Amino acid sequence: MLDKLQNILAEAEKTAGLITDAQELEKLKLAILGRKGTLTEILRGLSVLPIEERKKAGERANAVREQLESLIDSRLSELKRKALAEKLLKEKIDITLPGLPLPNGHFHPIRQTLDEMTGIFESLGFKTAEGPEIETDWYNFEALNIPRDHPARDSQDTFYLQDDDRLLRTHTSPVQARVMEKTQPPVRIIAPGRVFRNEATDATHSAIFHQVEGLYVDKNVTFADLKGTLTLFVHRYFSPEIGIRFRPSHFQFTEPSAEVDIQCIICGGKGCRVCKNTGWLEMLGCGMVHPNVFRSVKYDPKLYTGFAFGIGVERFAMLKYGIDDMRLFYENNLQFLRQF
Ligand code: 2NM
Repeated sequence: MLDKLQNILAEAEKTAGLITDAQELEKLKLAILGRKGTLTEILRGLSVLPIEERKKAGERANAVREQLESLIDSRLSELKRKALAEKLLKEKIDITLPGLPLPNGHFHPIRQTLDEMTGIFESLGFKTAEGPEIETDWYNFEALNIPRDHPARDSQDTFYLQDDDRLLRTHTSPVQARVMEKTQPPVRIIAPGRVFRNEATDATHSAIFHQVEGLYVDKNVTFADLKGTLTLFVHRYFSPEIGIRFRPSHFQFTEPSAEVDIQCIICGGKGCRVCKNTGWLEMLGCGMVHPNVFRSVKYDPKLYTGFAFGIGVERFAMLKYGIDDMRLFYENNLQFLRQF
């Protein structure tokens, strides 16, 4: 009897070690400890034994049962642990892996050009100023020495709102009039921004375009300061080798006025289609601020002088990047825009 018990235990230990499946292990448990199990049969057979032997065998049988139960239970939890470990290994996530890359956007070429221009002027001590795109007649025209009968006021050139006093600014000069009105010289500002003119769109014109205007007012500001500042700007923006000339011109808000040409960057000054065989490109307008403008903002024109200039951003961007049609900037054609 005791041998039989020992055999059952030894056999069970051997089999349990080989089993790798929880269900098989349950079957083994049933085969030994179940209603018709080998150990159960032995326990049942105990009743026929003499009392002394029954007691001894009974104790032993119970001990074997407990051993078997704990053997199978521990093997069962060992299998479960192994299964879980395998599952975790398979489902492992490396949280140190980099995330999915997001495509990088970039600024529109006009914004890049505006930023580059303001950067150059800021390095010279100019501060950037902004103002409203909807302006009054006073700030856009009257304060800038552009009288009632000036052709720029024609509705052919200007977008007026319902009432005649409000309009879409045709240049960023009103920003400068507003700054002068609020602050005393020295004033050294640039006014970058969007402006509006009522004109037909073609390769070199757009009803909505961008300007960077500049203004420097103090005692003893001269035309030499104007030339030095704008020459430095053009050399920084294009190249220090480029030729530059100042040509007499006319603007209402400046006197004297000039236009700045650069040597054609396409042909190097030899003459081509872009410079219409002149070798020169018109780049910007400038001049010494008209005394009437100072009077409008209550500056004393006997005490102060100043220079001002206006730059067309699209034109500068087109020449730098070799673009021959301004409309490309506004069509949101990503194949075009992604080149910048
Ligand atoms: C230009 C040309 C010449 C200009 C004048 C002023 C102000 F506000 F001071 F009067 N701002 N900008 C100016 C002068 C603009 O653009 C072609």
